[in-house]
Amino acid sequence: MPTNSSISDEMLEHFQEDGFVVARGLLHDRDLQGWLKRLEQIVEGTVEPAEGMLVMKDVMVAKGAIRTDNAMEAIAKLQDYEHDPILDRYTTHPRILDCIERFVGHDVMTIHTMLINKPPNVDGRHPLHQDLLYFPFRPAHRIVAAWTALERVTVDNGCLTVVPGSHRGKLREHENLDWEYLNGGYFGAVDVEDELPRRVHLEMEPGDTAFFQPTLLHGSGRNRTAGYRRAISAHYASIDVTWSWRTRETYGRRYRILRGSSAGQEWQGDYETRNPIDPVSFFRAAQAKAPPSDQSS
Ligand SMILES: O=C(O)CCC(=O)C(=O)O
Repeated sequence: MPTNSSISDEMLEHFQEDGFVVARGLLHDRDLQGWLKRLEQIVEGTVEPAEGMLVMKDVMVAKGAIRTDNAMEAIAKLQDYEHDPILDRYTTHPRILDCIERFVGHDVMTIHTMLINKPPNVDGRHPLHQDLLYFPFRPAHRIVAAWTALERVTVDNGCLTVVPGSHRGKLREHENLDWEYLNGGYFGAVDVEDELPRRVHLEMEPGDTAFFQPTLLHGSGRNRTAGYRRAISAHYASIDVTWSWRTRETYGRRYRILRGSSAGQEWQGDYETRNPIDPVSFFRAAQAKAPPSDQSS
């Protein structure tokens, strides 16, 4: 194992059994403060969003359901921060990468980045879902998420919720749930009622980092406090994955190799040609139905 990895054999076993593990105190406060400050600069407009970055408004604000007092209260997410030199220090952080190597091996690339802001007063829930829905790469067990609390996360402010062991299932159908204020991009897995009693809430201190598999059912609840709940996250994969979607459109995203003998290069891997996946087949068409149960909190 990498000499500095904070993932013990016991933690690795937990990750394989339950689909997730939390490394306590992995990152230092000075790193977290730097990323929070950068978020503030972008949201307040003193720094331009980097190329390719989407500064996503909360859906309640976008729909005019609430008025906000300051810019930070209106923002739900910075999506794709990889061209921001400060935020991207998270993606390439040696303490994160040392852990990632434990899960997927030495040849590591990054496939997705985001910073999630959960302001007070908005709904802000993420329904239970599997991240694999969003990724063209297979097999799933060669992909892993890192999610670091930038401040204390609790049940009250909408911490991550996971269903231990759910990663062993296949990619489920998802749909755009008919919650009144759900961001259009946050799809929920269907037929998860049986899983709800098994949910576990991951309360974390600043710098604690959850690592989880892309087939793990997870989501997060509403922030019921007066403060913010912010977290920074990146997804990684081994470079031996195959691009399995029928479409090869990357929308400008680069897959940078960060560790291993090809570090510094971009991924030029294999494409599935015999039986490519149609990603749309994992979406159930929206349909009129009874109000759904609250999946996430
Ligand atoms: O940070 C959150 O509230 C949820 C994040 C999430 O669902 C994800 O990382 O896929």
